[in-house]
Amino acid sequence: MSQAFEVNFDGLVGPTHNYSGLSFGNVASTGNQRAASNPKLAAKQGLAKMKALHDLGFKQGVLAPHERPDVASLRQLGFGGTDAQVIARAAKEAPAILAAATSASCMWTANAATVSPSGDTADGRVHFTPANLNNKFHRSIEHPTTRRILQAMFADESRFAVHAALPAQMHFGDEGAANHTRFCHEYDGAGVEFFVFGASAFDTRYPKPARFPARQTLEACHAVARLHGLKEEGVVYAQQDPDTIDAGVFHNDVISVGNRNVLFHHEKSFLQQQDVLDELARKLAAVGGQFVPIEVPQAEVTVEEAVKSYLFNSQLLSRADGKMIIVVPEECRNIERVWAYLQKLVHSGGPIAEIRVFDLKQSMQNGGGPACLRLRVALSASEIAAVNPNVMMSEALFGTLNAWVDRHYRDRLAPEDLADPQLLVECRTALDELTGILGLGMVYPFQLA
Ligand code: SUG
Repeated sequence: MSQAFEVNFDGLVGPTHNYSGLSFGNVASTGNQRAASNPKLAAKQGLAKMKALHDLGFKQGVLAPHERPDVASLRQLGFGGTDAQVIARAAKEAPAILAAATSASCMWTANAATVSPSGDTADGRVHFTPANLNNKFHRSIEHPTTRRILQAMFADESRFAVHAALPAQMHFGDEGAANHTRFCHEYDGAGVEFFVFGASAFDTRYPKPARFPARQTLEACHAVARLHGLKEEGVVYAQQDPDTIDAGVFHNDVISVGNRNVLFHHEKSFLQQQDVLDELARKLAAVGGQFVPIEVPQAEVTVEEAVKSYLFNSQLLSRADGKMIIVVPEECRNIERVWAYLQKLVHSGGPIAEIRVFDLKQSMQNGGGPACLRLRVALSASEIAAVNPNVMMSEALFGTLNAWVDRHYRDRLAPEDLADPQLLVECRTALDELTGILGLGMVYPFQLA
């Protein structure tokens, strides 16, 4: 049996987690604008999922949160003076910009980067391209810190390559692994990388959504595949159905999820869906895999129900016996038809055989489900041994991080609290301690200044 694993690196929710309605096209985000958040609970909900999967025997890591508010971005926009003055001026003159600079959105690490395992790349290294997240200002400021954190975690350049983000421009809008799935027979063998885009920036023949933005371009997918040295036979591109984007499917991982040889997806996920599935089957067969698509018909779960429940924003995890666990948010249990579908699915005799439900409501209210919260990195045993060991979940790290959250996090943040300059001080104090815990070195702007 192959000694390779898929490691999930979950975003540790940062101390400024709040609801600012920043993501047009993400219906949960805009629907919960100005609600009060609970950062402490949010962080603990995320940690509980990480620990539960660790206890089930899966490899689990942690991705650190970023410094917020991002004073450097506010200064770039003309707010000057001391840090406290920068925040006070932004709060008075441009509260929406302050809210964007304060977002804890880096918690959704499916958007941190696109990752190509070493079995797929020309130079045999694991490649990472941090996503430029160019479609939303609050997310576009993440990639420089994300890159430094990834470099601190995957430092061995003989095994890992951490690229710079693509040019920060709408033509190359890149949302990372949220629009990328990798199929394989074994995690360390050759695989097929599946890139899903919302629109083409240069080629007007491709349709576009009418209401909400397409956040990922075809050109960004091509660029990442080139940077990672992927072979044409190992890549499939598909366009997301623009109507589903207009129905609130702002990332592909809201309408499909894949693991190993399985693609669990909705009937209305892609344009020319059958052709896409055929190409995936053909290319996976060429590397020794047998593709198993599981398609959910609109008659059983509508796109609207998929967006509400986040059924497809689930994690598919391979158990030792080869069967898969589906990790879903509590919201799936609350929608009768979705829950009925899931029951039928796990009793069908197919590859997905077990359901695990998690309460991730704090993140869900911003449109972030189980799959959004994790970055998957398929690694061989020797590559895992080269990862910074301090970021790997353990009984001890779980205890340390919970105590750290208890010490540093508030249990309530209302919109007016974002003007409080103390929030920055609290965040920096927390992160200063966290860099020691996770062995990250100097990754934050306040440490680099
Ligand atoms: O980019 N929400 C995130 C949710 C990201 C979910 N990720 C995946 N599907 N992989 C986004 O839209 C909302 C922040 C706010 O409104 O305060 C936000 O950024």
